[in-house]
Amino acid sequence: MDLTLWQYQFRIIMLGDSTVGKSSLLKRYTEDLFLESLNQTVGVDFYVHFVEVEPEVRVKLQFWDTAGQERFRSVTRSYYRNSVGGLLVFDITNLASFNHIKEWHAEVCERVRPHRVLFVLVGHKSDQEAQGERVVSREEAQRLAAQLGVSYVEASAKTGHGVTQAFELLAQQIYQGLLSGEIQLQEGWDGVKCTSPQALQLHRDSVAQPSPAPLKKKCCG
Ligand SMILES: Nc1nc2c(ncn2[C@@H]2O[C@H](COP(=O)(O)OP(=O)(O)OP(=O)(O)O)[C@@H](O)[C@H]2O)c(=O)[nH]1
Ligand SMILES: [Mg+2]
Repeated sequence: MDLTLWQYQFRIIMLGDSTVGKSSLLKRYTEDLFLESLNQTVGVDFYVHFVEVEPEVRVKLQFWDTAGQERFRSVTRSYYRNSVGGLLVFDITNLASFNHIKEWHAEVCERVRPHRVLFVLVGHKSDQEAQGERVVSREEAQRLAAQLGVSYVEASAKTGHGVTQAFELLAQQIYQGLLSGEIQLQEGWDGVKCTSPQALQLHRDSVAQPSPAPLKKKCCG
């Protein structure tokens, strides 16, 4: 498979407080690496990964890894509008990072209107549960996810648990949104790029067509 060929490009933004592990999640997903001491992100970093959302349909995922620190907020805000997806990340051992998720979500939603960003909520550093460090229960996180109308995944960049699932769940949701027409390609918006808009339209039409009524079996008496 030639990974440089792709039919779609999705721009995805990483959101959440400083130190929740946004850069570590991306390092694990794109390079299968975990570093105990990673520099704090300054402004915004950039990562790329390719994924097949269905056989023969390749997507280039382009990630904006934003700095969680407040002093970079004006830089990171400028990336919201051209994102189609967002990973909302908190640390299961850090209650404040969980409490801030609603603010991250509201801030992005307000700024991208009339566009929409699709989100997945990630409870990160799940490896810490074994050390008795968890302070946000899975149930609380699932309740918040339901309130926000998003999916919830627990993950650990350290062990790799749940990492691919989190990113690829989001990629699938964006792809399904495109096929259903919930996400529209628009001039001057770079959240999604498509190398063949005609192929997308054909796919949408075939999804929209009601399937023919099943043939009735003839009774052969
Ligand atoms: N136990 C554990 N520690 C982790 C995990 N992921 C990241 N860390 C640690 O958490 C710290 C912060 O990780 P980063 O990935 O830099 O966090 P960030 O969200 O990108 O932070 P900013 O760039 O400041 O916004 C680092 O010391 C990591 O080693 C994990 O899955 N488990
Ligand atoms: Mg970072």
